[in-house]
Amino acid sequence: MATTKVEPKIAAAPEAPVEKYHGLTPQHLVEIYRLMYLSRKIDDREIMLKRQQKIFFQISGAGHEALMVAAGVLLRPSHDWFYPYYRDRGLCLALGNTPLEMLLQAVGAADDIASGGRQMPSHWSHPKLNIVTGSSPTGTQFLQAVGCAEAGRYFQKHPGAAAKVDGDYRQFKDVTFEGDEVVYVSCGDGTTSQGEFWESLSTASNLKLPMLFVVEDNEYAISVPVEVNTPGGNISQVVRGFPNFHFAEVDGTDVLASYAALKTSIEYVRAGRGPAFVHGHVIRPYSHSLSDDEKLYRPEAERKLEVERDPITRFRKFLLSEGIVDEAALHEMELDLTDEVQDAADTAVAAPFAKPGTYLQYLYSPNLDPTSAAFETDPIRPPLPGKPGGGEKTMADLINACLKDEMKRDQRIVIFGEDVADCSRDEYLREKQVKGKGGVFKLTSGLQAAFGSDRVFNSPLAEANIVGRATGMATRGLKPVVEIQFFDYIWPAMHQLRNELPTIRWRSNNGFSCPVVIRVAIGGYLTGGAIYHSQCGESLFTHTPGMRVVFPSNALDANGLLRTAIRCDDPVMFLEHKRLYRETFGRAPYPGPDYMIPFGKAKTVRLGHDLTVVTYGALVPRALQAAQRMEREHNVSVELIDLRTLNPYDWEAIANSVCKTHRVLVAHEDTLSWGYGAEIAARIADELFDNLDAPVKRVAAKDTFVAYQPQVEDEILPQANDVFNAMLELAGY
Ligand SMILES: Cc1ncc(C[n+]2csc(CCOP(=O)(O)OP(=O)(O)O)c2C)c(N)n1
Ligand SMILES: [Mg+2]
Repeated sequence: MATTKVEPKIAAAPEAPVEKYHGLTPQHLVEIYRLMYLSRKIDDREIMLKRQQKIFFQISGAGHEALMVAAGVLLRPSHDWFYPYYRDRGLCLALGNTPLEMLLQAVGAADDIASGGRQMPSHWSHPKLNIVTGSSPTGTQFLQAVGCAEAGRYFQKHPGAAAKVDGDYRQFKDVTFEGDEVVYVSCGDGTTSQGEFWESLSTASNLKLPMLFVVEDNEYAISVPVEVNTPGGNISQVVRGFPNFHFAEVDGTDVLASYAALKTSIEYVRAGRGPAFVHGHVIRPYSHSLSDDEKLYRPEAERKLEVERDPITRFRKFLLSEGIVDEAALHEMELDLTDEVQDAADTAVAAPFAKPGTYLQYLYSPNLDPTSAAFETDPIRPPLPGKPGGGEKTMADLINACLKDEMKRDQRIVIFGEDVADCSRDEYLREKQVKGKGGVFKLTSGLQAAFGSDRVFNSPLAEANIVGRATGMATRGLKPVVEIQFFDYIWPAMHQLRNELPTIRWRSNNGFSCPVVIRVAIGGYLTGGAIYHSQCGESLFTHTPGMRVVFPSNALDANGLLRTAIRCDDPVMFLEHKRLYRETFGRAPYPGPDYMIPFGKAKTVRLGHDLTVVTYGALVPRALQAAQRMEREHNVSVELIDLRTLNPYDWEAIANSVCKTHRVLVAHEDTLSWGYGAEIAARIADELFDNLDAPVKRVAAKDTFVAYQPQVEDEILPQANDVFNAMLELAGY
């Protein structure tokens, strides 16, 4: 429990636990009141600062203090893990967050421990206390909390995996774990409507994870009342069927009732019996935020009833009526707390903001640069003579080989996704009744059999579940290398992929990081793949700061780039073209267990001097075919650049080539408009205009979906012939 600054005169025997107070001492009770009052005072001070335009947003924890402080004094900072939401000021204060830290965030100061001035107030983050950076989207915290709990369990089982190892991301990740740790995660009543909330309950239940779910039910989600969000208006009744849980429903404005319910729940979780779910009925006396006026949708009578349940006035009355403390002492404590908050606010308001030009800091790891020479190694066997980059292994083989090598080398790697395991019922494997699946494209084949079912396993059929859990695991130091079965089905994970994974390092000012690798089977040319098995869409992710995007075109590059992705310290989306998995083009011999290619280094597939083609993925073999025909039929020499990584990309290679050939074509499989090529073409026009002898051309898919009928599919997707025609036009300009 945090120490009190003020020492009020407490009734006799302040240290003696009292049974009717659930074992709390009078001193504890006064300390709880202190934290509750402090929480409310900070909210009040922030509201004042907002009115003075010294802060720019305010959202309060008012009405939630009893439940939150009770949770905070029962849980253990720097031991348990915390995924709170914006109403959890009381919890964070009880864990050790100071008023000054909170107010520094409110003003957006450089010294704001949570985000360095990047996030709104009440977006808690405190690496030392294990309070994990939270975002604004409602509900995205749940699956990350699941992953966090899984990571703690994993490290208990594989303590050796926690060791720091030089040469990769592990040297920058301190791993801590405790045998009886609890992962706390909370939300409001409205947020229980989010799908990810339900996904997290399913996984916590299935895996009996040591998690404490707290739903703070103030009966409103901004203006939407609880019965609109929750069937029957009571979340406790709805979740009751989840196996393995301990459930508690409590008046969250009553300190002792909250304390008792949370205590029993936390004991259940700590004992390893499974997760607990605490539903606290609280109030929201200050509207949703300072931007909301609840008078517009709540009548006065309803608001008056709430006032009567205010946890602070109720608990104050209780302390006095029980004779635990007298009025004068309480009053003195309150005045002191008011002064403390005022002092903190004055300090915060005078604090400097982040220096101009620092906004790019911590988008990526400041420690490990995947474009550096440290990620450049030679293959143990050069490509076979007579075959350009050629050899006997397919891209599928060499991705599988890389995963195997890396899992052997790094115990922190876990692999999961849909169908990636050999067989979830692993006794079938052990008894050799079945051979095992290992992915719908067999890329993870044999990994579960080789490394065990706690390192390679199937996820539920839920993409947000895969990415959200991976993010939570990586925050704790694991290296999840997860699979999205088809790019076409990545969208349920979009919230995690856009608002969470790539933002965590930046928004926490380098307080947390989550270097996950997401392997995604992508692309068309499947003859019958149709709309939902042919999609590209890489530019959606290159348009997301904080995410590395890789798109190899051949077996050797896939192997070397995947190894870099795994060993690096950033989130990586690794796009694997399904059509290239087993193509004859670009096969290569196994390059050994340490082969790496740095990010941001293009490969010149073919030297030329008349025009340049900038491309990647499945357009590489098509452009190569077109280039050979140009040479043969028109004596035009084409330089072909395979970008290999799309973020970062090799601008130098593009610029050097364009300055040599003065004509350039950007080709990709994804749709033309607003595509990846638009950016490259715009930059060439902008920076290399004086070197151009012709307009920048683009070849890409038509701006539509991919049709099932193969002839129509061919018409939609860019073919070698389309590239050839564009080359011809460019050469003749
Ligand atoms: C995904 C998402 N949708 C909408 C919002 C806007 N929003 C912020 S808070 C909120 C209401 C949340 O209500 P509840 O979960 O009951 O929490 P409370 O604020 O009442 O504590 C909404 C709609 C958001 N932040 N995230
Ligand atoms: Mg609510």
